[in-house]
Amino acid sequence: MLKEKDTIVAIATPSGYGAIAVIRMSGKNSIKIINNIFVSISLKKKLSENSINLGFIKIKKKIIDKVLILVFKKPKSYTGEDVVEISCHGSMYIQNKILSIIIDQGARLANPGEFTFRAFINGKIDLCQAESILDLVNSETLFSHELAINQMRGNISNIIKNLRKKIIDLLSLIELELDFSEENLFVLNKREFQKILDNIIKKINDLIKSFKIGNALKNGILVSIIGCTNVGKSTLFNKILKDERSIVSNIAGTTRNYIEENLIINGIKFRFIDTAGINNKTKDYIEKLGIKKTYKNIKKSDLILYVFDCLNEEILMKNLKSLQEKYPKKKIFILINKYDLIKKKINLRNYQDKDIFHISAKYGYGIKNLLDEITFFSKKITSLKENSIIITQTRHYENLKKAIFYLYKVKEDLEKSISPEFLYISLQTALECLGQIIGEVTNEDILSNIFSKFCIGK
Ligand SMILES: Nc1nc2c(ncn2[C@@H]2O[C@H](COP(=O)(O)OP(=O)(O)OP(=O)(O)O)[C@@H](O)[C@H]2O)c(=O)[nH]1
Ligand SMILES: [Mg+2]
Repeated sequence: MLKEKDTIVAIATPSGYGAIAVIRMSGKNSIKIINNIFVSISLKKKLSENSINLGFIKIKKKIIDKVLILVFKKPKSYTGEDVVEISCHGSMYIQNKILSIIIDQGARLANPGEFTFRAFINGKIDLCQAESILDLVNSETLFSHELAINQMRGNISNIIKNLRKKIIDLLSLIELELDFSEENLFVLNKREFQKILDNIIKKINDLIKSFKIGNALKNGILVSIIGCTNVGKSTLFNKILKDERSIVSNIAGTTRNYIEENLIINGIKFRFIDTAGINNKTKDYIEKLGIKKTYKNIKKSDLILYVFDCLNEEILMKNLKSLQEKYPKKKIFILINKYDLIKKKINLRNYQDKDIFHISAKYGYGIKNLLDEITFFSKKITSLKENSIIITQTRHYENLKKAIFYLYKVKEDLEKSISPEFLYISLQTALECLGQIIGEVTNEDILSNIFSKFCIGK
């Protein structure tokens, strides 16, 4: 990946037939290569810098296609190198032919993400922005798109750069202290030091907290449908998805393994899971494994839809209580299913009416209201103050967690008046963790891990 001297080429559009396709080239020979194989319609000998040109790709006097060529002269290009983009017709033959002609001219096929990698190496974007480009390409919803755009515009990079600046200020304060007083540590500026440190810790804690929201918005809000066997979980799952995705039958224990499907409602991505019915008495080995997975899913979920098919208050309360003891912080919606048969409503002690839904999964009664409330709940957990910065990458989250660990250590050591050299080392480690987020501190493993997730041509 680090062989930057090569000129690279790739098809940037998805493989297959389309109206047009884009082939992209970057590197010092890009313009020379295109001049060898392109004949402008105006018969201009050489392509000018930063121009759009109509003409033909020609090899040995044979015309391959009529194309549009965009020429970007370095450093004003995506990669910071000379870049040429060829918009050709979308035939697979044409795309591959042009690609092979360019390779014959001395370019090589790009690695996944190599264009963006070059943009990073050439200082056009930082690492955080590079990751946002991948998110942008993959964004499926209004919110995931918004998060990616904000990250691409440098919102996260700026806040990280700011925090790094403040840590550097603290390091300078320690250096000053070391220069002037060897014994009476922080006589002059301990208060100021603490104030800056607390401010950094607060900001990092806010970012760490935002990850839960960011993750939910980017990857989907996880909603598990749980309950005893035969209560109608799979029927509900199918109704929500408007698809016969899960097998429904009146045999208890029909769903063995959980099934997950995505659904976008009002621009928010949800991941609904149909689980194996909870049956503590089962002796069936496979069913037991399925139930184990149900509990695992409950643990991960943002919202639980707990389905019942009876009005027996004792059973309901017993089951709800046992779930809440296991997962005290989980949000639970109580679903009384088969309302078409039950035809009576219930109030439950200790449970708000707004969390109880009387539905008929089979006939669709109450489903719209349920989905509205699920959306309302998801908006609440993802609601943000305007302009708040949200972390969406696990890599950023992990580095922030590491950074805060060392900053708390600095706080502790400061209170114990431990030698400033130790504070200095912890601060530097925290600084390094933040540097890794934007790529100011990095290594080849991190880079290849990030860029290998890109497609070829990006
Ligand atoms: N009358 C009525 N029957 C329903 C309703 N919802 C589900 N059923 C029936 O209840 C039976 C069980 O439905 P499933 O959706 O397979 O139940 P489940 O909870 O997924 O069951 P397991 O996978 O075994 O845990 C089927 O015969 C469904 O047709 C409903 O709203 N009304
Ligand atoms: Mg089922």
